[in-house]
Amino acid sequence: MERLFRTHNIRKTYEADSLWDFSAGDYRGKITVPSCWETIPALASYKGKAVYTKKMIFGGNIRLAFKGVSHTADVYCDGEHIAHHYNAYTPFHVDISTEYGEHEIKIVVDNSYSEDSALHVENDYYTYGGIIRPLIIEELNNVFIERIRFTPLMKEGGWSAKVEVDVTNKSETEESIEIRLGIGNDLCISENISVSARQTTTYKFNRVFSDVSAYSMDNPVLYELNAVLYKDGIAFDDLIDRVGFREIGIDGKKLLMNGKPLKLRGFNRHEDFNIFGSSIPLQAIMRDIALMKEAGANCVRTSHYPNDERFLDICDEMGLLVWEEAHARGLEEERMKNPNFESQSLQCIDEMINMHYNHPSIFCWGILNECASHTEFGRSCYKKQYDKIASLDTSRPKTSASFRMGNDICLDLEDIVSFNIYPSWYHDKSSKQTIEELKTWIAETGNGNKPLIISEIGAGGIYGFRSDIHAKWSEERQAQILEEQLDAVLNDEDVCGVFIWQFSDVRVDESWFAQRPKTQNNKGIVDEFRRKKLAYNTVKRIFTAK
Ligand code: ADA
Repeated sequence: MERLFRTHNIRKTYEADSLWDFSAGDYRGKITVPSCWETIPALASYKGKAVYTKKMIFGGNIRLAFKGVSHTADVYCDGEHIAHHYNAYTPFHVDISTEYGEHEIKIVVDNSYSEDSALHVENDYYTYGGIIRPLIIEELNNVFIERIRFTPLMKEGGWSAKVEVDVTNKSETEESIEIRLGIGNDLCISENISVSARQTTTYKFNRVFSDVSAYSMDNPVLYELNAVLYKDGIAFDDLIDRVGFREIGIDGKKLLMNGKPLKLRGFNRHEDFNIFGSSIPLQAIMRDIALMKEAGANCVRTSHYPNDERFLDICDEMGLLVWEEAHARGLEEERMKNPNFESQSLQCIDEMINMHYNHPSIFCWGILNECASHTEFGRSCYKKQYDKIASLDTSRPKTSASFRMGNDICLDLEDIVSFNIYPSWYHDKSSKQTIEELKTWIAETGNGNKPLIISEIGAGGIYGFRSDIHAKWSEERQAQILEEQLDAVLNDEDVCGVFIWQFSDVRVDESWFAQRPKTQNNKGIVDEFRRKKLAYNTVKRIFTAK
């Protein structure tokens, strides 16, 4: 399923989710789309290239909309190379104009690490391989809606919104058409527009919405915003997206939603579910969210990359706020100097924000988790990425999770200051003292009057390892450390949010084995099968206490 609601009533779309012909190394067989090839036993640790092929019947203007291919895709139609895309976690599309008939689509997918890949590197999580998210085939007219951006604005207790619609005209002539915008059945805007030939044009509308309910965590009211194109009174293309009326703001150290201070309690979550890898079925995504909500969470951080849209759709519906993060984890300056780093990072931000702009659950954009924020070169990269975000969205704050207390030189660039701390796990200092020292140092840098989020706290615990002496890696020790960390963080009025590292155990690259028993990051409060550890109940008790 592509999304949790219909995105088109007029445009014809269908999903290419079926068995595809598949080969990888010596392996020949079939594979499901979407999935990770690690679900095939013989390929459980395969790194390299794989070839997907399928014959399909289509013609006219066709768009192949890929929601995620891990990590590099080369797309061919009838043997001709038509697209190249890098990054597992962002969507892209390929347009084909062709005669009606049978065509062969071939996709060469690569998940290996090399100089060509600046962001997917050996890491404390695993880069799986495959067409990991849905692939949608759309039939397009010459003129069609590319995207809608909806920006709600709160004014004297009421709501207005800026709506921007990108319309593409692929034909050789200027086209005069009518555009109608509606919320549900209510028509809000109707205008005649002319769309220049061979161009995408953005149409902007401002409107007051007098009879709508605000979106909040307790009452996550969503509206379907539809844009429809008409020619001579006949509807020929449409796009529907879901929106909510809410505004994120900052007042000194306070993070606000609709003018009210937020106190965030949540989890960091990787897209990883044991045998499914990073291609998690919808019902399992839903169950993760249900487990987080049951534990009392009101937010989640998509560490360390943009997530599946269906995950964001569920968060929208359930009122779970999201820190969505562009892709990067733990890249030192040398890696940030990879010639592909800048373009691959900026493209990831561009694709993330363009596709996910309308999700009301997303309250901030994050970048560059634990990268080189302590060097001048690193700072120039942070600056470029923050500038890129600002060029695409000024309605949400920006942040980055740092672990460089004492030498981070990028705090002035961000709207929210965020730190990853692991007191009582990676060092023996108490959580209270660690936070006090952190706050003092942040104040010394001149950034003490910004909201502060503890973006990671946590400890390792191996499911089923019980210990009377609360040995390191035992469930008891993990629960005990989390209790101490949460007590300090949640009782500190200067901290407006905390994200536990992490929701579930995840596979890591083998080079990390020394500190990672089972070749997993074991700091999940549920294991890789979502079995609850002791820590789950500890967190639930604390998060749900009044
Ligand atoms: C970091 C990092 C996480 C994870 C964590 C840990 O803070 O952001 O990705 O590696 O440490 O488990 O040590």
